Parts: sequence; structure tokens; C-alpha cells
Amino acid sequence: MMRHLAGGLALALAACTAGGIPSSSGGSGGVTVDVSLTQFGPTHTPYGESGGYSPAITVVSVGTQLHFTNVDNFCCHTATEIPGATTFPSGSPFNAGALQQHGTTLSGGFSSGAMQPGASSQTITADQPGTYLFGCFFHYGAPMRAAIVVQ
Ligand SMILES: [Cu+2]
Repeated sequence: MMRHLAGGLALALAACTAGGIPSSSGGSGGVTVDVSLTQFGPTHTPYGESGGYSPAITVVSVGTQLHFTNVDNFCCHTATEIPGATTFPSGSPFNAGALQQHGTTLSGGFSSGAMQPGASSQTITADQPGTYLFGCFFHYGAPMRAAIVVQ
């Protein structure tokens, strides 16, 4: 048994060396949106001022699985959909419901809930084409908001 495990590990290491840089973001073709108020400063987008997430505009095809990861070293951030918005509202559109993790599809609405440092959200499926705006419950005005475009 031990011998079997060791052999598998050696194979995995060899595969990494041969195949280049392994993905750090959970595999299966999923897309990670990094969440950091300190690393991702304000930037202009067609939807208004964005910031706090990288990429500011994530473009994916239908069926893609997404998740958010808090890469800051403090608590907390959320990634919470702004229902029906085509531009970022000037004031925070969120209520305390954003603090509860919910939703597994973009079209159904979602929130990551409060993500601790290093924590990731649930997996969310880009189930229908469209533009989905979202932001952080705690820092919406920072600005901390971004977009996902599903093609
Ligand atoms: Cu935040």
C-alpha cells in the first residue's frame, strides 16, 4: 500500500516537471476570480468603476465553472451578484443576505458569503449568456465590484 502511494506521487511529480506549470486553481477547466481589495485597484469598465477582483471583467463560455478566492490576508470579502444591473449602482445594492453563501448558477443569483483569508466560494456555473455584475458586501464603495460576461 505504501509502496503504491509512493509510486503515484513520483508519477505526479514527473508529470508536473514534464508538463510545465500546474494550475493552482483547482483544475477541471474551472476559472478562478481572485478577490483582493489591496491588490486590485480601481479600473474603468463599460459598467462603471471596478476594483477588488481580478480579472475586472471575466469572459467565459456557457458551462464554465467559476469560483472566487479571497487572496487578501484579512476578513472578509464577498462576491455577491447585483441582480438585473447593467451598470454599477452608485450606492451599495446589498443587504445582509449577502453574508449567507447561496446560489450555484449565475442566472439564479449568488453570493459567496463572507470569505475568510485564503477561502474560496462555492462553485458557480455560467449557465446562461449575459453580463453579470457583482460586488463585495463590505467594500462595495471602495470600489469593490466587477463583471462576468458569459458568451
Ligand atoms: Cu471586500
